[in-house]
Amino acid sequence: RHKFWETQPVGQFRDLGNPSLPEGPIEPPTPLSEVKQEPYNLPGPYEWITCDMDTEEMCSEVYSLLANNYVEDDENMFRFNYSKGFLQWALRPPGYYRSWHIGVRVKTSKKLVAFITGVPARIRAKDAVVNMAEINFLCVHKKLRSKRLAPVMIKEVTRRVHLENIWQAAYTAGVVLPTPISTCQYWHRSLNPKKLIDVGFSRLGARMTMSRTIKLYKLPDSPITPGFRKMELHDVPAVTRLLRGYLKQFIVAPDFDENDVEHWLLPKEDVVDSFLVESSETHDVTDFCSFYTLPSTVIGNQNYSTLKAAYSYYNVSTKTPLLQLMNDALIVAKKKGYDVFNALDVMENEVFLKELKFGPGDGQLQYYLYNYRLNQALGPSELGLVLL
Ligand code: YNC
Ligand code: MG
Repeated sequence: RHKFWETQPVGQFRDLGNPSLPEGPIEPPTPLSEVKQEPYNLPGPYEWITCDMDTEEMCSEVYSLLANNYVEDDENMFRFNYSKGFLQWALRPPGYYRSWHIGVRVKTSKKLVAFITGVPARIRAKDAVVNMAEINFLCVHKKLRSKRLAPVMIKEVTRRVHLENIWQAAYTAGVVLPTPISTCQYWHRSLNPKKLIDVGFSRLGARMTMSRTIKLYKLPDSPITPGFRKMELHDVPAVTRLLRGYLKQFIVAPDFDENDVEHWLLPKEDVVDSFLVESSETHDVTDFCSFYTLPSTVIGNQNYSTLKAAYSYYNVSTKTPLLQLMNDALIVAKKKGYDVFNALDVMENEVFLKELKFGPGDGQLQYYLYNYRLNQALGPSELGLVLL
């Protein structure tokens, strides 16, 4: 069934529910001297490149490959359109390896036709904090699909991760592979319902008119919570403490330090937005919310070319109810011109999704670990991890 994945150190479907298998690494690390020193072979016309994401030229090439060939919805109406600024942010966190930004070119024309990336992350699974690679942006040009190029890309990134003495990875995909640690669902909250209906993202509900729909999704002009403000650089230590304390309750979650929080959560225009609630009495940071910006290209529409979407990232409530905090997140996202606010059913998100008028999306997002076994499938609310 899965000619490639059956050969890999991942939980196999036949092992599901077998409690005798130990949790943790599936295969032990091998000595670095035994890691293959040369890249895997590509079909003759192609060559490997390491992508220097510091340069504008390389960023533009990667941007174009993804903008034209990356993930689409099931009906091929929308395609992710990660911005160059987003890609630079996503691919250069603290301690990143340039060798994990891997491209494939046509030798003759130099055209970029495939891509895969890893970035380092410390991820806690139960009590163990494990150095992992987060694998993302696997993309093969539409004209080169179904030629078994993806397994070669995956083996090559694995080799380069091993060369840095890292033996585990985390990734998400829309497809079911051996074997998800959790199956999550996206929910969507309309901010600009008229546009969402015009582009076919959503439909007018039964017995609903356009004006009733617009009224249903209307939001106040500014956040409700006193002390709600944008996160700043000096907030990094307080936000790190708040977030570390919060993420402890989940079975799988990132182990963020201050450098990670500065990189992943300090606001970056049109990439990541973060807000917090500062107590007027104690000046403590009591609550935090964040979202990242990922527009989608609208594939065949006369009137609109892109949808501006915000994706819920990490949120922590200790004093402000999560419902109120996320309502304020919706308000600021609306104010900034987003058309839709998306959230997975991970962490405690279930408590606000229905109440704040999110609707369930079609299609699911599967979470995976490579070379790490957990003996139980996790419910979405046991997951404290959001990948980009
Ligand atoms: C996928 N998304 O099952 P079997 S998500 C992993 N992730 O293998 P071919 C995938 N594997 O079943 P195509 C996958 N999609 O025979 C397919 N596969 O064992 C498997 N789409 O390869 C598939 N981006 O080259 C099958 O397929 C084999 O030409 C078939 O290429 C696939 O970034 C793809 O959705 C996805 O660009 C590149 O369809 C192509 O179709 C495409 O014949 C649009 O491949 C964009 C898209 C995927 C987004 C993502 C996470 C990727 C994770 C990869 C796994 C990482 C493992 C950990 C490595 C580090 C380890 C350490 C230490
Ligand atoms: Mg292929």
